[in-house]
Amino acid sequence: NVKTNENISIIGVPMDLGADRRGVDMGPSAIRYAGIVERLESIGYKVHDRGDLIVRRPQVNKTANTNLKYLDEITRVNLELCETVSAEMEKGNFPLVIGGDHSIAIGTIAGVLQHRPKTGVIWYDAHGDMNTSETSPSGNIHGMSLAVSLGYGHESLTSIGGIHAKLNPEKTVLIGARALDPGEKDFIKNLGVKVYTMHEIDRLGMARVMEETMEIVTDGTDGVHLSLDLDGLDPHDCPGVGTPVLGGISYRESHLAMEILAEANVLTSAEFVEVNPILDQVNQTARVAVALMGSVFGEKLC
Ligand code: HAR
Ligand code: MN
Ligand code: MN
Ligand code: MN
Repeated sequence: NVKTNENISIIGVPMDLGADRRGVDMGPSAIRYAGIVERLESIGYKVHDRGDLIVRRPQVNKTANTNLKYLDEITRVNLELCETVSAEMEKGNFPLVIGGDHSIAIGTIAGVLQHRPKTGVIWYDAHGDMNTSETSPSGNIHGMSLAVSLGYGHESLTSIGGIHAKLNPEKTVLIGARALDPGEKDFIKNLGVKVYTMHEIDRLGMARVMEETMEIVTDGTDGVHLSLDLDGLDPHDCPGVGTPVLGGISYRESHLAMEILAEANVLTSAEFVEVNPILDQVNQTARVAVALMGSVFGEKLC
């Protein structure tokens, strides 16, 4: 198996402000405890663990003139994450970001787009994360990060990485969606984002879903980013997430998805988010995250 990149840089972002709920800030520790470094090294990579970014803990969630919770600190961290990811790619390293709530995709993707401006994205998630301040039912920024990366939302967030560093909706694919807000459904249709809900996964099977996805995200792009929210999987397999939704993607289907992605050998960046150790069962969700990383980075069963 030819690897496009032998150097992986792990960047931890202990952020929970975007979820407005404690716990996912411990995600990076839990994923390290589950053996991420050893797992990737055993496949043959050189792993550079860059440690965690510093995230402050403001006790007041209000920024003036907005319903977005913790906007100031989330903006600051994502600016730093954008620069950190960009610096790793500059050195030729593969950025692997571990969270943390899904608001950190804003900084990861902004950094990636500095080097690969036509990146295609696989957004593996129960949710769409396609809200704006107008449509958000909660004010939680982790439900807005994909919209921001597409160029829609609060200017403090959409300006990260520069207004031109934005994703192409036609090269963005949602997999596992089953909890979309009304505003998100409209937005997805209007923008032409491809969605494989649980219905399509049941109907077509994960193999076909991934084959079609690979076609979309590789054709005319200069990179592929995986943004994997562990709540995309079923809560039975991943109980340690902040916003579990019944009827999700199974552990086996997820491995298959990662293996198909690995076989295509096109992945240029990735993030694994929303692991919440407080709600977990003996770190199972972090262990699933590391197992899926094994598959997506080309680990072979035999
Ligand atoms: N759509 C809801 C909102 O905007 C819930 C978003 C939830 N959570 C996530 N994102 N974990 O994937 O508040
Ligand atoms: Mn998400
Ligand atoms: Mn989610
Ligand atoms: Mn099961």
